[in-house]
Amino acid sequence: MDYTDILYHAGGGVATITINRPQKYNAFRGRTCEELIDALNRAGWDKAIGVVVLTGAGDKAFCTGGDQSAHDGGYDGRGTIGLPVEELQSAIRDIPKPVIARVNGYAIGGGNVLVTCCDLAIASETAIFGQVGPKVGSVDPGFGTALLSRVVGEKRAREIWMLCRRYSAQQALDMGLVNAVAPPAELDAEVARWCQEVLALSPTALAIAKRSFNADSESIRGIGALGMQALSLFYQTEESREGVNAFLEKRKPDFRR
Ligand code: 2NE
Repeated sequence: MDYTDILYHAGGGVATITINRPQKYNAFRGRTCEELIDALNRAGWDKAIGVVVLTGAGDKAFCTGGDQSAHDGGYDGRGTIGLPVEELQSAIRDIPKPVIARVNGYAIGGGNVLVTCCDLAIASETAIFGQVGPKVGSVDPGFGTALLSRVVGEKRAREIWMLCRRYSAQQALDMGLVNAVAPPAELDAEVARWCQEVLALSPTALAIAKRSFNADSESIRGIGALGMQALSLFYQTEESREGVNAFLEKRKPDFRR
């Protein structure tokens, strides 16, 4: 598959997958999701690769979720909502290698969900985390909600979704959403150190460990599938469209109308 929206680099046992849409703060459209799914499987089943790093291009954003400029009562690609986002999240979980999120800036909306799904996450001190769905007429009702509550705790996860606040890298570390925080200039070195530690370990033992963690939260995949079906109906409503339009028009949404 030729990539236009992502970059793929493999070397020294590490595959680095970079969402390369910095002008959109690395938001994903349908094509981006397809390429990410392809790249994750390419890395995941390559015997020369022991660990996968997922990141975003530039220093502004890791990923800001669905590309709102490609949203018109649904996104521009395949799947229930026009984005195979639940397949993307599953690909992160299903490949038998640890996936490390290198969070170099905003991890917002679906971007925060990608961080949630990754096995490990290392953030720049400048990274900012949060969910925005209820601000923009959307929600990621599966791994985005239920897995998040396993990661950060139920009350904190509900706060993240029900207030749509932004959180610093230090706050993300304190709540267990990321494993480590590094100054921006040291982020790559820190990620490389974690990769080397992973590469020194038994790949089969790591694969079994990863799958056993996944097995325990696998029912959430079904909740997500159900939720996406509801989301596709919600996207047809005036309430949802108000959220998308308000973001694109750079104004506050008015959901009370
Ligand atoms: C990331 C954030 C908080 C940044 O805010 P700010 O004020 O620093 O910058 P600004 O002006 O909002 O964004 C900078 C540029 O990036 C674009 C903006 O439109 C803007 O472009 P220009 O005006 O300079 O041309 N941009 C940022 N995020 C974008 C996006 N997601 N799609 C398209 N363009 C984007 C702020 O921008 C923000 O909150 N962004 C996230 C917006 C959002 O609604 N994300 C989707 C949530 S729903 C979702 O992800 C999802 C899912 O997880 C599962 C299923 C379905 C959907």
